[in-house]
Amino acid sequence: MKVLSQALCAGIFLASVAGCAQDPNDTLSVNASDTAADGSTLIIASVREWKVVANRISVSAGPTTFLVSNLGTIKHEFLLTKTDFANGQIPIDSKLNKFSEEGKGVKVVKEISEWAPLTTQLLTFNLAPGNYQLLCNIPGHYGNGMHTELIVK
Ligand SMILES: [Cu+2]
Repeated sequence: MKVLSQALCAGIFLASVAGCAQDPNDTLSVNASDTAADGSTLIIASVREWKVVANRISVSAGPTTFLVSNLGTIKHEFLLTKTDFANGQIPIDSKLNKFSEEGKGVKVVKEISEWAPLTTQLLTFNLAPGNYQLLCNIPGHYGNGMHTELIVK
């Protein structure tokens, strides 16, 4: 229950940030500990048109909790994707207007399916070392900038 209440508080905080944010390049500065109540590494992230923001760019391998708020005005998804392609450089299939999730050099290891604006989701995963991108692959969204990188050491 402690994790959940943390999540709700942070979600409310993020939503309030969204309500008053004026700088399009705003970054999340959240007064939260680096670990969730269960001891997993905590990453606080958000998705919106057209970006994905996370409060950490590298973490140690192991159990990790992503607390992800949709701060946009439409539904988004959150894909934890293991890839050595540079951030934003996974090749787009022009017919699909998104990249192929079964494509070479790309592995979606965990995801939060599309969810509503101004709500928060939790995802936990035992991260293996490697290069990842946190992204949204709804048609058009990745190409419009909805990605950020995460290095797991
Ligand atoms: Cu999206």
